[in-house]
Amino acid sequence: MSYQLPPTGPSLSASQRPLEDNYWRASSRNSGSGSLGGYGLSQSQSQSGNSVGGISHKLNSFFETEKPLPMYKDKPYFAPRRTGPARQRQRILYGVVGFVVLSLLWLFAGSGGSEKSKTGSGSMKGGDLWNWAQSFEHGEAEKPTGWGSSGIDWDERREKVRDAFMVSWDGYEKYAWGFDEYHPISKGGRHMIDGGMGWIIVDALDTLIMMNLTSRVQDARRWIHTSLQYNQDHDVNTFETTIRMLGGLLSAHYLSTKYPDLAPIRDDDEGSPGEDLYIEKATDLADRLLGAFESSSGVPYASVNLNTSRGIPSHADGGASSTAEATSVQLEFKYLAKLTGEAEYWKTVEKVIQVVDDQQMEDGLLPIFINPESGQFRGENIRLGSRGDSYYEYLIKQYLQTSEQEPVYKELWDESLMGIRKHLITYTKHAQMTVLGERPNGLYGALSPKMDHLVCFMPGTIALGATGGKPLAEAQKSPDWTRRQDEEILLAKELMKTCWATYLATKTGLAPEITYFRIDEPPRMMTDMFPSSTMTEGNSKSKHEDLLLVSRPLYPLEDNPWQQDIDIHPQDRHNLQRPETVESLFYMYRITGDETYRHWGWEMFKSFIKHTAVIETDESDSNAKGKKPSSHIMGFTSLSNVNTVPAIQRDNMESFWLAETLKYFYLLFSDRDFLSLEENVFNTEAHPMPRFKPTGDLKTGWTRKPRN
Ligand code: DMJ
Repeated sequence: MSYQLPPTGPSLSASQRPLEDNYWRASSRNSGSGSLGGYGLSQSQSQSGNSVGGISHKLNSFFETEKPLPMYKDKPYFAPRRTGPARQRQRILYGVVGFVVLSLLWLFAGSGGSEKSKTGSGSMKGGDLWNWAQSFEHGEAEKPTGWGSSGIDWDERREKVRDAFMVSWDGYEKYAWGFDEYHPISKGGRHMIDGGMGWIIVDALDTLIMMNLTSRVQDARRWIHTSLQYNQDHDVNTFETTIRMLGGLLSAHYLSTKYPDLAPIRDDDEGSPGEDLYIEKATDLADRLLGAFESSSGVPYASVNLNTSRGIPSHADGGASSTAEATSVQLEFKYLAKLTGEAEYWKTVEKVIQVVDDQQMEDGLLPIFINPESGQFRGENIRLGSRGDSYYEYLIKQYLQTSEQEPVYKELWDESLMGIRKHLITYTKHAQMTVLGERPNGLYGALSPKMDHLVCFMPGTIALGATGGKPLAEAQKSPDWTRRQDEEILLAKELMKTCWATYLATKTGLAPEITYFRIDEPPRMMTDMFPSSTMTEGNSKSKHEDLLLVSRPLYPLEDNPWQQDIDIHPQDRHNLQRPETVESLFYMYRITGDETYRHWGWEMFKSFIKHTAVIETDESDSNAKGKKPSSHIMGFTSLSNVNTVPAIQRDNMESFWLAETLKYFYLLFSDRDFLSLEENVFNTEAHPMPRFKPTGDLKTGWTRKPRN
């Protein structure tokens, strides 16, 4: 059954106002005005010495020299009316009045029709979820035969995901509100910087919006408005802060603008006092982060001090930055450039990719460390797991973000994917499962058959790259469709199966952080297995009946050789509630339409509920009434060991549980065109942003050096 929008929901199929109409674009710019200066910093902040350095020179000089603000199509961006203490007092007043009025309306209207009332402890939904969790056991569910769309209510399953999200959020709201870390077992939290970064609130915000959880969005907005300050004298990780905080704020702005009926809040409507809240915070943060890019090469330092905007080299790894971290900030800054018309955001992050590409690494595969001063790679370790992963992801997504107008990113992606097929894809000994391994000693060193859970973003991303986000059946009709894309889809399917196998292989049904695979010695590589693939033949027209990679089922589970191929080391048995496998299931389902991926996702979701739930039992209830004590789920947490039942839990809920894992489950069980893949790109923290056409200064400003 497909997802039916609630009557109050957004008209996602209706033709929207052209996207650009909602954005403030530059119609003219004051060239050389140092135009990033001052955005998001009130004059009082500036006067009280909280201005930042780095881009700081601009922030500081803005108030000194009273440079004119750049003009935008619809209005001056952050014109003085929006800043200063008087404006802030007015906003608070409007905010309070608006909130009271909305709250009354909400009460009278019966909570807007879609959001269940909060209990404050999450215990009501937590109780329901717990009772439901008792009704299933890992492994007893549907077998693949008979798995079809008939008879399954995906809406109902999607609601279960929403329930799990509400329980997680409500526990956090009750016990650790405003803290950057949440420890659901000890019921406490911890700040990363004084007053908090909004690590959990901002990261989860767009999921709250997607799930139409209006009152919780109000809570989050209020906290962002009253408590979130980025002027703290603290070092933060450049990449994590960009993808989670900047990405979260931008996505909240995007969703609330493009889909105003999702979690409808009047305070952020056009012309309302809170209209610019997310963008103001995003711009303030981005300006502080820009100092990280002020290295000799333009490659960002690992960290940045938010108050001074000074970039700080990593304290480990000889000061090198992680390659993935340095090269996965482009979607966020480019979208911000599009929103503000400020080309500096764009140019700063694009330069990083040019520095990387200038080194002409063989077959598009990069070592996982890069020196921000020299711009040179450090070491030879090549992998698509930690420190390598999102470089590859952002190549294809940058191409899609600018509506396929910038072929250089597609070229880079194609080159890397071919390099992956040539050097990193191997097959397991018994079941010929497809493995994307590592080359710790460079491309000609030994292959390590190890896959971080992080690598499991790849099946979905490969499929996304093959069709551009279109449904496969439609993409295959294009005259441009070649045998190479067919192979990519099959590779995506095979890798998806391997990732799913890492879940099936454990007692909890949840994957470990790292999985090793048993392979032949020497390893069988893709070129050995499929010598006539497009790697050796070049692109040729696809003949669908002549495919090179044969899809093999993983079932039946009994006596299956694939289990002998999986090797989990004791130190890798933890599970941090990571999203990558469900992320790929989401892409695979959206693109192929094959319901199998939803079924796998459903099994995974049930395993998360069963084993990562933090249970509370109310003994007083039983004593008082002489009945069985009642239990409820009050949150979800990470695991130390996925291979014991009951699972050994850790006391930490990662922000990406809310931002990514539950969001991707929710999207997997939603209708295929809810937040269409053809209109959006999701950043590496699952924050959706729109595709747009590059214009003016906001486009690729470099070309590749000729190859040797
Ligand atoms: C997330 O923060 C992002 O997906 C990042 O790219 C990789 N790791 C985590 C989730 O596992």
